[in-house]
Amino acid sequence: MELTLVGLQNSGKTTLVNVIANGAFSEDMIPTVGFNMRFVVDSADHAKLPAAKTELHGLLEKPQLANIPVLVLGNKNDLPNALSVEEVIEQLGLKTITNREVACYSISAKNATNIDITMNWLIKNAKSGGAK
Ligand SMILES: Nc1nc2c(ncn2[C@@H]2O[C@H](COP(=O)(O)OP(=O)(O)OP(=O)(O)O)[C@@H](O)[C@H]2O)c(=O)[nH]1
Ligand SMILES: [Mg+2]
Repeated sequence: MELTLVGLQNSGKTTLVNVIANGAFSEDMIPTVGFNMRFVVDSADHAKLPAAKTELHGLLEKPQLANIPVLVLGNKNDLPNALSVEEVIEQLGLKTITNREVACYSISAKNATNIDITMNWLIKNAKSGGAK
């Protein structure tokens, strides 16, 4: 299975990968420099959502990514100002994506909230062979 995790700086990508891989949350994260192919949105960082929307829709226009299923994760739902999953769907314009499988979950890598449904989505979409 090929999986690409993309997201703006500080959204919690490395944290999520660490939590899934070894169940460990660490407060002291070093920003990842350069490329580390392994979408995460900081759902508590309202100011960055328009940038996340632009980047996401730009990616989905790439012919190489045609039909590839997309799972959008609104991370940091443990923070008091985090957007709800409905608000993330609205602010990222996810309802306008109609040419592929799209799902959106509100998660917390820190508290391991909704990591189970995230894993289930990944397994389901791997089994079906991804793009159809
Ligand atoms: N409250 C809270 N903080 C989180 C969560 N996930 C990550 N963080 C924190 O957010 C900060 C950034 O996390 P990283 O995993 O380094 O984010 P990243 O997306 O890999 O960042 P770059 O590598 O710079 O692009 C760190 O201080 C994490 O501890 C979460 O679910 N809840
Ligand atoms: Mg990182």
